[in-house]
Amino acid sequence: MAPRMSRRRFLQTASLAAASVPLSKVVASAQPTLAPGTFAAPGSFKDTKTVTGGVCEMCFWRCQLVGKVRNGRLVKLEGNPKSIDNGKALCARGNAGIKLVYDPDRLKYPMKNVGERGKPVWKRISWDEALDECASRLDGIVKKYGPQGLAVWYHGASAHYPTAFFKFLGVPNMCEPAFYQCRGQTAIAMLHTLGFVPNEDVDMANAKAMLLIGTHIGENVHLSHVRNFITGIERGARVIVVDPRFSSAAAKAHVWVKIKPATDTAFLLAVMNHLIASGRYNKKFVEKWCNGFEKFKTAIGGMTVAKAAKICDVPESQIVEVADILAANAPNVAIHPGRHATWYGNDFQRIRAHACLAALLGAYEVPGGIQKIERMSTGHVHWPEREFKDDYDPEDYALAEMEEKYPFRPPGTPTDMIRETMISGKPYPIKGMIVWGANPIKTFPCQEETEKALKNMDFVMVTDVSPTDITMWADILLPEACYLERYDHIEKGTQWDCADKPQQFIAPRMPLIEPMFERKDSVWIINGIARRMGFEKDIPVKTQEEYVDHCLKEAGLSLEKIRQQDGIYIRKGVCSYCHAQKQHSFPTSSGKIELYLDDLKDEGFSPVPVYTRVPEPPRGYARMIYGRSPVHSFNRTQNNAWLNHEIPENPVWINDELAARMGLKDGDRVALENQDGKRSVSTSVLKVTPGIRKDVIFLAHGFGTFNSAMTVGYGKGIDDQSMNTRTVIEPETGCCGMRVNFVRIVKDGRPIDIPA
Ligand SMILES: Nc1nc2c(c(=O)[nH]1)N[C@H]1C(S)=C(S)[C@@H](COP(=O)(O)OP(=O)(O)OC[C@H]3O[C@@H](n4cnc5c(=O)[nH]c(N)nc54)[C@H](O)[C@@H]3O)O[C@H]1N2
Ligand SMILES: Nc1nc2c(c(=O)[nH]1)N[C@H]1C(S)=C(S)[C@@H](COP(=O)(O)OP(=O)(O)OC[C@H]3O[C@@H](n4cnc5c(=O)[nH]c(N)nc54)[C@H](O)[C@@H]3O)O[C@H]1N2
Ligand code: SF4
Ligand SMILES: [Mo]
Repeated sequence: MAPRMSRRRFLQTASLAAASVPLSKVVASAQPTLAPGTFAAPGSFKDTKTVTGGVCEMCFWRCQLVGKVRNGRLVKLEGNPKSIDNGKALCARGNAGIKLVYDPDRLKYPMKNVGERGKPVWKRISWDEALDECASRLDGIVKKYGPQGLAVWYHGASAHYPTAFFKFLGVPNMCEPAFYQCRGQTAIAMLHTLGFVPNEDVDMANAKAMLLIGTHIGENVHLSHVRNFITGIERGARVIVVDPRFSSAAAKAHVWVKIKPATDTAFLLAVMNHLIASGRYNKKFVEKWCNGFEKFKTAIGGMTVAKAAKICDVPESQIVEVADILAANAPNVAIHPGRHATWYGNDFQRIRAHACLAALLGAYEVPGGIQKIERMSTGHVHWPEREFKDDYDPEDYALAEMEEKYPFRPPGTPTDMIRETMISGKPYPIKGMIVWGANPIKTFPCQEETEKALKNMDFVMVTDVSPTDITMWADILLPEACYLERYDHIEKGTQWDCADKPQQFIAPRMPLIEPMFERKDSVWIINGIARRMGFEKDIPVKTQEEYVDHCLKEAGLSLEKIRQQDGIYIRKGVCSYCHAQKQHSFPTSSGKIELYLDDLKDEGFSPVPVYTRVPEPPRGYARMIYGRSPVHSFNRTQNNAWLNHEIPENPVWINDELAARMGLKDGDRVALENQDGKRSVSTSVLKVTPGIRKDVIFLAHGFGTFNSAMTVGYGKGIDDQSMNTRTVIEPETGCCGMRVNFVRIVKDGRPIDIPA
């Protein structure tokens, strides 16, 4: 297939790919039986009351919503019409929040595991018993091993208060999977290069050209972000998508670069080299705002278009074409910074290359470019400063500090270091694990290690809303009120350009309904534990409502004020473009964009982005890559009846020519086996398509639930994480590379080698 596609060819491929999506088949083959009334006609909502102030947490984009409530029961969710972010819209997952609230499998009561960790036998207990046990077990560990004997894995808005409490207790090691397995190194690479973290603040709506590396917008659904992408396309932007797979974004692209996985840095270096060599970079911007151009130019000089074409397995002409499109549309080009970056363990350098390319094009704080945004911020609730016994200082026990590892690590302790210490007891024992809103079984590579670590604990406390895989490993399992039933402290975003009137907004989360059963919010739970541990007088707030109100006060706001404004406070913001016309500011050590970063050199790393090779698949295997399913968020939505109905399992993508040679057909039921002989527990359906390279197998993340308590999602599809028995820890950041495993296909119990 010609990588550079004519319009006609593109449409042909698109429809080919679409035809090869056996979605109807997949859905039909595995459609669950739905409880009567699941899709009952909604009828009229005239008799419902609209409650405002909701904020979605079916993913972390946090769209603002309202709920229609009838007799205290939520019957429909909609975008908050006042929102300048998502407006009246919600995505499929946002809409299906209703099915999370009323999921009969949801956690309802505190539970004690009277069986084994990993093979639980649950006994319902009272909150008093649960909190007594948590407090005494945590206290016991602190007394015996010191506060460093505890560690926390957490994620989500409701984890702020608990993590603040564990910090107060002196716990040095806490890790957010959303950093070490997600965007930690995107943030940190940008911070070191630009002096700020742009997140996904890239102005696609006003771009004349966009470059997406991996970033599969459309399957990766962050609502207003998808909308910006679509608006950009509607306004005529040229779209370049670099992906080994014909992603939904590639289906909208003018140029699909079907790159060999793990070679993106070489591609970016060649594009930059070509732009410099042909004099088509923004000399004025580079002179004024970039540090180390000459050294950068020399260092990347060796990565010629011809060399990169070989490494990346793409035609030379396509690399030149990409450079041409970017140069012709500069500076109004959206070089997407990416989000999920933990790919190969050499990703810090790749993300720096994104930032450097945008710099050569002058694509900062201009229409289409990466924006630097002043967000409206509110306060925090602090637990008091504490004097610890025997001059204990948590900093001295932070694992990464002690071992002087990972100088460019994101905040927190690398997941992997915590897990290793839980297993080895070195440099000191960690004996208690608190998991709050994270699912380490599905989220971290090397499941066996995570399980070994959890088995080695004296105590494991898990707070969750659903019985996902991690809950099987709890001693005490606490049911939290979900995002539609509680308050949360949330800061939200901004609109940045003059045309759309720059605005800032704050939308704290407010409950739409009362929690059912014995579900409680995080302030209630943590205060109950704190009180029992003897910290009654230190408790900073009594309720979650008070907590949010306290934070808002620092911004001159209150919940009352927000309620009067239909759940969203909006004020005039600063236009990023106008601001930049006066003066850019890149608060790095040189005050400029660090094309050449001395700090990296000082630590023994390459000061300019560099391409490093990763091991190739062994004979008979292909690299396993993964991404998002558009209607699921990781594992957390797998039990959602509506979402499961739409996409019940994750098709395994394989190249059509390969499949023919292997005797495989679209729709075949298959399992996977990896390079270490590990076979997937469950199976999925094969998707045979020309829209994927021959050296990769793709599947969406989060499927293949192990916990039978998730009666809808149990055993549906294949768990990609179970195939990740290897990881590469990035030396700069400590983040986990996860696309470093290889698989072959198993059909009818028989492994079939993938032809070279
Ligand atoms: N193999 C592989 N690994 C990956 C990824 C991948 O694509 N492939 N993606 C990575 C990325 S990008 C990320 S961000 C991480 C995400 O990693 P996690 O944050 O661990 O993922 P979630 O599935 O969101 O799991 C969160 C857990 O929180 C629970 N939960 C949901 N709402 C609440 C709540 O209100 N309160 C509490 N207490 N619990 C709640 C869910 O039921 C679930 O058990 O995973 C990373 N790991
Ligand atoms: N529906 C839905 N949307 C979500 C989420 C969700 O759970 N569900 N999660 C959100 C979160 S937390 C995150 S971090 C984002 C993640 O979403 P992204 O940041 O877009 O994730 P990526 O890993 O960059 O992109 C996955 C794509 O990379 C391609 N790919 C794999 N290997 C390579 C390679 O070596 N080179 C290149 N160029 N491409 C490669 C895959 O084929 C796939 O199309 O999604 C967010 N949006
Ligand atoms: S993108 Fe969808 S799931 Fe994510 S917050 Fe918005 S509506 Fe909710
Ligand atoms: Mo993520």
